[in-house]
Amino acid sequence: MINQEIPHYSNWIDGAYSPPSSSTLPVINPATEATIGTVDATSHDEVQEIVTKSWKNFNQGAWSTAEASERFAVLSKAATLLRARIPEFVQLEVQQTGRPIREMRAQLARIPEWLEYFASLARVQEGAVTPFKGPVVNTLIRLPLGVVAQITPWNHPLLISIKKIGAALAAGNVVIVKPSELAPISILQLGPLFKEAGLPDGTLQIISGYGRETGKYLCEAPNLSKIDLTGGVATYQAIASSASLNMIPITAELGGKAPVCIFESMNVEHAVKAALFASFIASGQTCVTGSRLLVHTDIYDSFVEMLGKRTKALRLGDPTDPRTQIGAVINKAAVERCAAFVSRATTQEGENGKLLCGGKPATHAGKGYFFEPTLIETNAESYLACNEVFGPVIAILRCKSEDEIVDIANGTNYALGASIWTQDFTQAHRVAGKIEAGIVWVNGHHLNDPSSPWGGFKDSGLGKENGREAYESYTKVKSIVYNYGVMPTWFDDEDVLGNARICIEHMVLRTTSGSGCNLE
Ligand code: TXE
Repeated sequence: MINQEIPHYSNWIDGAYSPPSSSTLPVINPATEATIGTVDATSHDEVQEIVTKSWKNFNQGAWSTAEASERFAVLSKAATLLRARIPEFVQLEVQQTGRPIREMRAQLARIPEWLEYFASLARVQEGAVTPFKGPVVNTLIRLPLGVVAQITPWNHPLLISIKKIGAALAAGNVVIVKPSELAPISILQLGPLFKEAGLPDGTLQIISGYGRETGKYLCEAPNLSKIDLTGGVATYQAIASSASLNMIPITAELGGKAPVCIFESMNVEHAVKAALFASFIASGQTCVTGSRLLVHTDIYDSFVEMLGKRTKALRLGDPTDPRTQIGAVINKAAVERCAAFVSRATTQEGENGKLLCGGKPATHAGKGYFFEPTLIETNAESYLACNEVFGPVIAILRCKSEDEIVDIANGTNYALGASIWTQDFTQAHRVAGKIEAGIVWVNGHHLNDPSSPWGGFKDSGLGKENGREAYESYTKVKSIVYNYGVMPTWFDDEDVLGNARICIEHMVLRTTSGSGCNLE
């Protein structure tokens, strides 16, 4: 049922908004608990129909065979259009996620760069000619994969969707995006923007719905060419078996338990600022949240004292107020999960966690899903130190040596981001080499650029976003081998017995005329 007072945001299919689905779902502002819109709960049959249409669009070739210069022009124009509309998108992101407006302004200001970067890659992409032996020219060209599915999350709705959309479109694919049901509205606004930029209708399809329904139906479609997921490990596990049966490759950007390794050479005030930045951006709801502060014992006490004071002073509240530093968490379940982590860390036998500050749910004007920024002193084996909270509940650990910091940093199942804070250059270099993580920052955290590959090891995922790696993961390589030597004579009796002397050398069969072939 469509409520006339609450706007409905329909799926964007084949260059237009579709009529609303028979079933819809609400999108809630987590800071106010108000419903800000409804979106379609796309059914199984609708998903199948959209996948079929998308293949038709791919095969028609309007985008998949477009010139590189055209892809460049369209994506560059989309970047320009997006840049002009950033203030409007900032408002939407703040409403959907409850994140502070100052964070969303900073993040969204850079998002057009992802489209510009991938536009540029599309324009400069060159094939290759291999040093193939013999009178042969072997060319390698990159082709788009086909129809790809992108399953995106709620914590950075636009940033993560644009990262994935940019790479996939630059490579010439047809893209079906299924944004998170918790924050889909900004993504649905991208349809008309790309159309205005000149993207052929039906090249970018945007569909809404719950992950366990619409997301599942989409990922189970047997003829997708790729699935690109940012989400939880459980979601990866839910989609992996059908994808593997259907031979669909997956890029997966999953969770993390990023260590913030703080060494004794650091000025304590700088170290505290570093920890606040690493830990509390997005209320700790990012895959690289600095959720374990591993602090050398020589500066531990003064660090903890100063960090506690600064954390208690953080301004939590109305995300639309530019002075707010800590916004909402995404929903009630997130508040409950944070509270459960605090309770387990501080009351369960063997955990021995000491609450230094925070630890409680909060509201703004009596409403909303907030959680106080929380610091808990704990040990490396504790549940809190090993498991992802995805909220502002941070573990602090006293470490006696560099070796201990490295051991603890590498001691969880996750390996996405890590930061090292030190004034000792040789230590920075040495420790960066030993940390197991897809991204290691030295004297930085959260630093991100379209050119810099982003993705984890171990349970943190497979493959990369950003950079050439992401672009190339949306392509397949076709090898064309042109023979300009003699025609095959292998089964020609006269040739074998008479004129040709065959010698087998390192698996290479070579005739006396010099033409070579490696039998495969
Ligand atoms: O993610 P979900 P949730 C991690 C983080 C967090 C956990 C759960 O650890 O605590 O995931 O968060 C879609 N088939 N990250 O529950 O459910 C869903 O609709 C297909 C890390 O919010 O994985 C949404 O579009 N799709 C992460 C997307 O998956 C399914 C950001 C992500 O939602 C599906 C978010 C299914 N069976 C969570 N089930 C990061 N790396 O930044 C869900 N989805």
